[in-house]
Amino acid sequence: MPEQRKVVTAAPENSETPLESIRSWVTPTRLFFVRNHFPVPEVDLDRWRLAVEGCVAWPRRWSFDELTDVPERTVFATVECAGNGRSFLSPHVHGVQWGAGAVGHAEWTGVPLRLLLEEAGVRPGAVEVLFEGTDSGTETDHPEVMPFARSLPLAKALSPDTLVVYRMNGESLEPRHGFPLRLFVPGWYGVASVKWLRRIEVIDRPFKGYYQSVKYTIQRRGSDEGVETVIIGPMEVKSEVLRPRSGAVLGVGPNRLTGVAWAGEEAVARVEVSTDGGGSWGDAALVGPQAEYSWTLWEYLWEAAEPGEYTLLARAISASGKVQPAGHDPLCGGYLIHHSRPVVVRVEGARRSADQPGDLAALVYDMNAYAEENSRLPLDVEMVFFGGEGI
Ligand SMILES: Nc1nc2c(c(=O)[nH]1)N[C@H]1C(S)=C(S)[C@@H](COP(=O)(O)O)O[C@H]1N2
Ligand SMILES: [Mo]
Repeated sequence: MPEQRKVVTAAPENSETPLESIRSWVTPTRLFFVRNHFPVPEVDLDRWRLAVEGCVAWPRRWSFDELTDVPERTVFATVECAGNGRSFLSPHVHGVQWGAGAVGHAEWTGVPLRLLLEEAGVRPGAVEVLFEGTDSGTETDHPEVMPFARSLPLAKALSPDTLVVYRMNGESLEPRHGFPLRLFVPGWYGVASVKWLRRIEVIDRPFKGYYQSVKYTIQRRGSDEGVETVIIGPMEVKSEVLRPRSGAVLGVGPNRLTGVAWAGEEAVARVEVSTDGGGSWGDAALVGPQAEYSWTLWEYLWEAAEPGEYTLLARAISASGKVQPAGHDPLCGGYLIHHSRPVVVRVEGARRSADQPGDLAALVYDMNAYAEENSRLPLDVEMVFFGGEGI
């Protein structure tokens, strides 16, 4: 059976990527996680318009064809749902019970939002830009029907990399990912990237909508003793072990650990691996591009000397030196779950350690093939060899 998304809730669809099926830098759209609060809206492209209005000199409604005539821009970026990993929390936290797979890396193509805002002429006094989706519905603590809506501070809205996207991985957006148009905010948790975008409003005061005042906020320790409520924005530094999986039985000898790591708006500088539950750490090799917004692949060759049970950990460090934490910050509640999660494996003396050939080679091959096919990013990736043994 071909690999499929793991369904967490069926209606509306919330589904994740089975992490063990990640074999390429870019996540295939078929496997890319889906986070929907309401049913997928139906869109008639002929009648569909995108409104740009509010605190602007020249409000306007764009047709899809008009938008695709504007010079396009492409950004490779990782996006994670702010609730990813919630099912691992103890005590249990209410909300969609994500495993580890509400994260993916894709190629996003569209119009820089900045161009649309420049066309509209942002007036003095503007502080935020509000984005409204075509989908709507209710929540248990919000019985009135509301559209899905979020805002961005003006500075992030004007970043040349913040896009109004119509293609994902080179193809027209799938309905579940926001057809015909979605916002894409590189480096930020997925909630910022409003799908089925139909209205952009420049506003002169902070937006206080449900999805950034009731949901998708965290508590942070302020400068004094107190805590303040913060709207979820940039993604935190995080890594995942892709292989081996928890519960795997390995052999004595060389074993290959592979994974991914990302750091929101920053690039990943380093990934460290521990095979003794955090007692000691060694550097993993980073493979492929280390760029802002994008996850990087990593691998670590572990010489397992003795049979026994081992606790493997990975931790990522961002370009500015932010370190992935060992535990979850309870002030974040059910969001920003980015601590290192132990992978427990057994090493048996009788088993000869499999070399897992081709694992990383396949990842690297996919990356280069993808780049060549799309002739966009030069992904000259150097293969990494350990102690004379090839992959
Ligand atoms: N209109 C709309 N936009 C939305 C959502 C939604 O439910 N409705 N979910 C948000 C959340 S919480 C996430 S994590 C991302 C998920 O994007 P994806 O489903 O394309 O992976 O979309 C965001 N944009
Ligand atoms: Mo999300």
